[in-house]
Amino acid sequence: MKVIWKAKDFGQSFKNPVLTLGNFDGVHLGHQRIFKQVREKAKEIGGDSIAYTFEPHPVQMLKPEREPFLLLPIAERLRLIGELGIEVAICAPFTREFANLTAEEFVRDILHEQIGVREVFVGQNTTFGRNREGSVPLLKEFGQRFGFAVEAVEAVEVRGAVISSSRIRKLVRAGDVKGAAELLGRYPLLFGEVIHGHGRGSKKLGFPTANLKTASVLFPKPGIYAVWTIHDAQRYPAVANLGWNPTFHDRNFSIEVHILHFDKDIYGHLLRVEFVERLRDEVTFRGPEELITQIKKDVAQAKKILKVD
Ligand code: ADP
Ligand code: RBF
Ligand code: MG
Repeated sequence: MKVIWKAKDFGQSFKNPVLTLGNFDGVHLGHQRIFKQVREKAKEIGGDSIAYTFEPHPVQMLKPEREPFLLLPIAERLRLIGELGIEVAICAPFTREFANLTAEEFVRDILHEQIGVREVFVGQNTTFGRNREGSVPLLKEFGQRFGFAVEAVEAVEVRGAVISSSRIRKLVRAGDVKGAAELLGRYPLLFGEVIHGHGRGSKKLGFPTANLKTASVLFPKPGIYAVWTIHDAQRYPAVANLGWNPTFHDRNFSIEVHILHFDKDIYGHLLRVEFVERLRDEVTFRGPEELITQIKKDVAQAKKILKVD
């Protein structure tokens, strides 16, 4: 997938562009349905499939003091969109100036004049333009005026309710990563670089943990999880601990992954962690011995969940 980091002036023209528009945080099953329709229509009319998205997320730009809430950093969002077969991602820098475009200016100047869009697929609750004034009915009006088709894609429902990024965020915050995975069509994940901790995992406990430095995104509720870890394009079963290591009176929050049947120095490497199921809360033990006994139980439980030996 080609990524264009510009709001306009793309320096290229597109062929029969079929486009979708949105933040796509999480790239969940609802988004996936939209991308599929974009891909199919583009194929049908011999056009380019395009996802138009924004970075930073509009809420981050408008309320920078808000705590991290995104499910995915932009690079992961784009990677997943690319995996779904979209050919071009336009990633517009979401600036004050951009936020001030009216719905009409955005559609006329960018979608119509700059891209020459032929067909737009959007979710039913999509908004765009200054103060989120643009809606699906308004987009349809513009479509008639500027000569492009608009398709409102039906939302995907799971367990009797529509899937949305905010519904998934709630589940992840509550530690219900299994529930979140149902709506995402994949496991919730974190991505980061392996950094140094106190070196205690291997020396004191016999359970080395790769400590991660991640982008500022929403973390699952602190606790112990069964996870899959992807390192160097290989998947490994693992257990993760998100918390403060209260047994050792650490002050800092850490994200740590003990990979099963693995013994390599991977400091500085990148890891992707897929959260499969939450096992328990972090506990303050009386000492390392008790913690080791519990970690052994966690590992046994994770093996059952991940169906590995
Ligand atoms: P630190 O406090 O720096 O995280 P640890 O004692 O927890 O130190 O050891 C973690 C390091 O050991 C990892 O960063 C990695 O390089 C290495 N390592 C070796 N085997 C494993 C394993 N099975 N799981 C995780 N990390 C491992
Ligand atoms: N630390 C705690 O203080 N309490 C816990 O309940 C706890 N559970 C853990 C479970 C697993 C599976 C792993 C890998 C680690 C856990 N830790 C816990 C973190 C441990 O204290 C930490 O990995 C070491 O201190 C090294 O940083
Ligand atoms: Mg560690």
